[in-house]
Amino acid sequence: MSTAKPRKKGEPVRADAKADANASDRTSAATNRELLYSMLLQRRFEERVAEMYAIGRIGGFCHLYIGQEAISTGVMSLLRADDYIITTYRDHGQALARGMTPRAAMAELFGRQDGCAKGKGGSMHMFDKQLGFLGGHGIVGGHIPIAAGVGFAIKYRGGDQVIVCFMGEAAVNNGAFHEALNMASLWKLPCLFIIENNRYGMGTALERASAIHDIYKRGASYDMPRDVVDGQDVHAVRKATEEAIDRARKDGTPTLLEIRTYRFMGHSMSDAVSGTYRTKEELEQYLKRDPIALHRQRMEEDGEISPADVAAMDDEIKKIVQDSIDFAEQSPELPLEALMEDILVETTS
Ligand SMILES: Cc1ncc(C[n+]2csc(CCOP(=O)(O)OP(=O)(O)O)c2C)c(N)n1
Ligand SMILES: [Mg+2]
Repeated sequence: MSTAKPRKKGEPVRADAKADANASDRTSAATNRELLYSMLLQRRFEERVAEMYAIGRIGGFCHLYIGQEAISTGVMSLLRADDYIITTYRDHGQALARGMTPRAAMAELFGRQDGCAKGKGGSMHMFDKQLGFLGGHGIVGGHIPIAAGVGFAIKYRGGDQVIVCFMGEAAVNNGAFHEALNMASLWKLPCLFIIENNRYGMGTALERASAIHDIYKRGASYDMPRDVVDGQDVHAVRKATEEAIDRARKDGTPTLLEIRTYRFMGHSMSDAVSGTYRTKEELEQYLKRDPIALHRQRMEEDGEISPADVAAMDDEIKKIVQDSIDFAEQSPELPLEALMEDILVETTS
């Protein structure tokens, strides 16, 4: 039986768990371990974020991703280092899955200068150019046309990268969604539009806001390949993502994926977990399909990991997360003079 892989403190979680090509159907034990590690890191990181928020170490808005980790992990595990990602304010898990260090992410949350955006962005604006991680955007739907723009830039330069654009299901009733998907299809831009359908936009259920409940069907309006995916199953996410990436790299065909999931926490740190717009019973039903527990259970059944292995991995991750908190605590705030820096990029052409 294999043991948890030792990692250095603060080492980024490996983004490209590609031990095997076309891995979605026959994922190796090594890859499964990477997937478990990535999901567990996000979970433990955010549990501590909630704690740090409650004691006032983290300010501003803060939206947790707990329950949706199979999506970030599944998608990122198939991306290349030169691909791009753009997302919403629910971005901590995706940043970690892409390989941002817990230290850089936690320091950003604390508003400190060692954060990925020097503490100027905070929870909703994780950003890292080196990782191709283009934010962290707070305006619902506002980043979707930017994704189409990145897709256009890739095509214009003759590259074969892809841009993955994550959004919530509430974004699809915004005009920006329609405009961007139409252009992406018309111009054959290598975009992968991923709707993380967690059923609610703040306190509003999808059924109360959208005329179409099977959101993936909207892809038909743009003649775009489309699919609906179980977002609690990391392998299902990988399979659909792999097909979409292949299409995008081959000839720039964009794809719309509706990945069905559920957020286990409130909309943000100031929202009740249940009892207002959704019932405790509903939440309990969904908790039974925790993506981490499902993946772990399958690995245990297949003899790929033992409970002791998982415990060792968990301990190691908890230490790494604690280290990120210690690091963020001692990282200084930016001096006031730095406030006006990083606002305009000087270009030569
Ligand atoms: C254009 C715009 N309208 C309203 C808001 C307020 N708002 C913030 S999050 C949110 C809900 C979005 O839900 P969804 O897209 O499903 O993403 P989720 O929070 O579920 O991940 C709303 C309405 C906003 N940020 N931007
Ligand atoms: Mg939602």
